[in-house]
Amino acid sequence: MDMTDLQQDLASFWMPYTANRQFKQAPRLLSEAKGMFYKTPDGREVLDGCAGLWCVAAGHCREEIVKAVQEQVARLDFAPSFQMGHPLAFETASRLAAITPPGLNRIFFTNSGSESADTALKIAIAYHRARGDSGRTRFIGRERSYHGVNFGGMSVGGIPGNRKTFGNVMLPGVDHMPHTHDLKRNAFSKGQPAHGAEIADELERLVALHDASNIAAVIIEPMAGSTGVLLPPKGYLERLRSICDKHGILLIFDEVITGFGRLGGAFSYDAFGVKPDIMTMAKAINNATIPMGAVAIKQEVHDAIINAAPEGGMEFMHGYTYSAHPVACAAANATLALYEREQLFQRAASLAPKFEAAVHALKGVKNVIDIRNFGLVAGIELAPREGQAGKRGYEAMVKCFGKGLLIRTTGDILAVSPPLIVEDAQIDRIFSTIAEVVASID
Ligand code: PXG
Repeated sequence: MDMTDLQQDLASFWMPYTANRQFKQAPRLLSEAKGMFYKTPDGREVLDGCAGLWCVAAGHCREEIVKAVQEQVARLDFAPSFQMGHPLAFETASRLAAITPPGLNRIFFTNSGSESADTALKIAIAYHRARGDSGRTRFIGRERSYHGVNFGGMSVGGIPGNRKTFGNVMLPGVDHMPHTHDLKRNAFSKGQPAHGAEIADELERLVALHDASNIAAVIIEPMAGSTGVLLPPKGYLERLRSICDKHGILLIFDEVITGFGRLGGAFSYDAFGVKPDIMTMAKAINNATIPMGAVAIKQEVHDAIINAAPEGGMEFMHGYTYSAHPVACAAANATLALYEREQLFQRAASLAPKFEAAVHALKGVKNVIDIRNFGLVAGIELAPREGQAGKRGYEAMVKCFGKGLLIRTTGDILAVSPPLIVEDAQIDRIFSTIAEVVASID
């Protein structure tokens, strides 16, 4: 392929969440992967410090998963899940129900985190309606939250950049709680920060404003991932839970990032001990091998919807052509078996102290204004350059890539979330590379 062809190739692909013009002047390409490493087309190895996009929890191209996918695509490439079924789908749902928090044992399949968020919102509306409480249609989200890019998730999400262009066509009846990020009181906290449980009381204020009888659900990420690793202050989730209970409001946790070992347990419930009514997941559900998402629903919520419909009638008018796609299910079953066999969630928990010490060793490096961590996730916040917010973060990401390390950045916050198979020496390499890079940029 000559250069003209390559440029044409680069032009055709309108890249998602990417500065397209900037990228295409100096493309960063990944062409192979194995275990903890990517490889570039020119043969350079790149240590994966962010599990792809927080999703390749078991490491890349794991043989068991590759084989399961290869065999499945040759045996049953597709089967409809509308009024038909295939055995793997039921197996995947049961496997998931075995690791979700007790009681959240009904599973609806989607193909992404965005679809899971919109599905969860629709379930909340359908639940209240099924109970004869159809006035409950409002949603409460939170600032600095991310629930994907579809209209529902975007509306309850709290990212100004996403809302700027589409603000006038969002779901009506959505309000937002304040976020919990508080550098003044909590900078350089290890684990859950000490201050900020009272921020949950803002939910009481919104309930008083809108009246509980109009509110269907509250949706949050138990730990906000993509907006910069924002941990719930101690006591905060408990307070949200009790306010929701008091007012009959469903609590939805978006676990697209926090699920499958990232926090050192299967889901945030195992780390923080607070149980939602509905939970979304995607990404590491099948190690990101085939697009897949799911929603776990408390049985009472599920039963209320199912039992409200007449016998023989369809209970929930929702679903995707690829809900429970056989190949995605095969990948999920192999992945969930691998997580269990290698005890990867426990591995994340046992590596967490080492990971915490390694990231907090960056305290004192130029421009580092906060470090926060939990399980195998860390955020390193840099001071923004005067009038150029996000530039430092971007430069750090590009320089790390040049030094053979892949990390994610959001604005000036660097996010580290390696596959759960990461080794001690690789943890050291991740943070020594970041320290060197951050110290080298002005
Ligand atoms: N909810 C949460 C909490 C997410 O993190 C989504 C929903 C949407 O999932 P899909 O599969 O529709 O993309 C996400 C996605 C980053 C980054 O760099 C994070 C996500 C996606 C891409 C990049 O932090 N999260």
